[in-house]
Amino acid sequence: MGEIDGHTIIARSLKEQGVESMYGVVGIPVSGIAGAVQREGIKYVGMRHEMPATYAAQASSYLTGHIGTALAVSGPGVLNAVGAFANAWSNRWPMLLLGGSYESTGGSMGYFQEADQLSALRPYAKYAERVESMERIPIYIAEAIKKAIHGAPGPSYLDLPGDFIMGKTDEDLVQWAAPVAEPPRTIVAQADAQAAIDALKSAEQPLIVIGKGAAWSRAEEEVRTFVEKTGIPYLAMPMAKGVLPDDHDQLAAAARSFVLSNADVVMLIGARLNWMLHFGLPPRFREDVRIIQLDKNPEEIGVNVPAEVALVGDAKAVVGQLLDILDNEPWQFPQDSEWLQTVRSEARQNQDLVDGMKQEVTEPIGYYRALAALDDTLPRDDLIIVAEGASTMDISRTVLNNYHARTRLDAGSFGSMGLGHGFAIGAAVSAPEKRVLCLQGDAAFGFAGTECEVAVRYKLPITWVVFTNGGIGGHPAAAFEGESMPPGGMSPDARYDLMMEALGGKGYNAETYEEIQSALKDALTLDGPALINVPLDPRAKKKPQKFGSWLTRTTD
Ligand SMILES: Cc1ncc(C[n+]2csc(CCOP(=O)(O)OP(=O)(O)O)c2C)c(N)n1
Ligand SMILES: [Mg+2]
Repeated sequence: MGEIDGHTIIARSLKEQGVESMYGVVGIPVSGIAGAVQREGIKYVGMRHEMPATYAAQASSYLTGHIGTALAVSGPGVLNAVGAFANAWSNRWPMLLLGGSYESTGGSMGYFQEADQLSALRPYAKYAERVESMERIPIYIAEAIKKAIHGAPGPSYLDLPGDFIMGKTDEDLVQWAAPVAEPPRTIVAQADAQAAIDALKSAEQPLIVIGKGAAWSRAEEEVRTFVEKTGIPYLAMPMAKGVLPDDHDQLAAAARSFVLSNADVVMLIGARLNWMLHFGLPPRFREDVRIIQLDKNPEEIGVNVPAEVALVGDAKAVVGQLLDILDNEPWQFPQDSEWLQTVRSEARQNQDLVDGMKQEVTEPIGYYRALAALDDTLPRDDLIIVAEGASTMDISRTVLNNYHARTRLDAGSFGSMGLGHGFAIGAAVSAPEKRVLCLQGDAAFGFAGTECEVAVRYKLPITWVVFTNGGIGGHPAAAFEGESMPPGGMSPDARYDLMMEALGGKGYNAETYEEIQSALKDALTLDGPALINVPLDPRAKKKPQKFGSWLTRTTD
């Protein structure tokens, strides 16, 4: 049949596995891969740094359900991707990182960009291998993708020696691989499903907690029906916001501390008892709390608190099973119970407090009012919100509403700053019918601000909003005048909108509620990206929390 080169083998294998997009930074020895994937009809997005490229790939996996891929050159390129790769591990999101590497016979010779890339990625990888023959590249790609999407999802890495990427071989010798099967939607034993329903029926103060595992499983319809049929109040973890619309009357977000510390039975649907849920431990949870845990990963069961009922399976399929039981024996938690009345009144009090803060007119503007200007203007549909920063992200979880599943991406369990740009670009490329809002604190924006040029180049309709409050946690201009510079301080007068203009996008500087609204309305009509710089009160803080520690970061 003739000869075939390594990049073409790689590109055809990716195409065969259903890959739709790749984000990367090219150079020796991977440039040919980018060209070859374009020839196979895969969208290649040239990024400015491997960290955002890796974030874009994982956001694309989460949003589309197909594996997203990233490309990095050997040595520093792959090592630049490590933190973002670990974020996919922490989030249980699949992706595939392809790294160029020193030649197959070049180890320990002091080769160009020679580095032990496998050791750097292995702790966070579902699968990380160095390809040992050109002809078997398709097998490695299929294995890497299978490991990434099956079981508990996570990132995979392939180390590709330069001579395999750039070399040629006889096409007849290539061992092509069949497409990896979709992961099965596993169900649980009927007795376990019944035990879950019985445990809920025995509860006096039940609570449902929805995690992004439910969103990943596309379980929104089943989960909504289940919540409504059972009449139990629920909380959504940050990236599960929108699985049910945030204006749902069973949402207990405004009474978060109250419901967590008083619930006697908590049903977790694709949510983990990690720091974001205070480990399920006192004082944030009851000592005697009973846990019903639905997770596709058996290794997640019982982490920090033993599960009374373990449902190991796919959220969509298993909640479907629970609904079948409820169809046969209809039951609803008593709607006139004291529990529901107290949850509602706690929520109302908290909501009134937040509503009051949204109205507070200060100069410069504070977080709550600035976020209210965004929330009051954003469309309900066809929108993805990316948010990061410390207070910027935390408060946005309370004030910005999501109405559809998989419409909020934020720093999540790994707390990674610098992921917003990659997430926004991955979202805009993967969901071209949607607008993307990328809300960032000024410190968070600085990690990868040059990626705005990528959005300009590909005409991506992303609206950046940067809350400029003098850096990490905010510092007034006066703080920069003394002897020592605040360690977390960053110029409060920086004009990130002008930076966007210099890169070819549209910039706005908006200081009031009205100016933010009008800039956002305008930005949402553009074909390409825009950036609204919002000089924010450097002393503005979050509303006082019941439990005053960093663990309260998931809002009251
Ligand atoms: C990769 C990484 N580096 C550093 C940090 C520490 N950190 C936490 S929040 C934050 C930035 C917060 O400032 P900003 O984005 O301006 O948001 P603000 O609180 O001022 O609204 C940083 C640097 C981190 N979480 N991740
Ligand atoms: Mg800041």
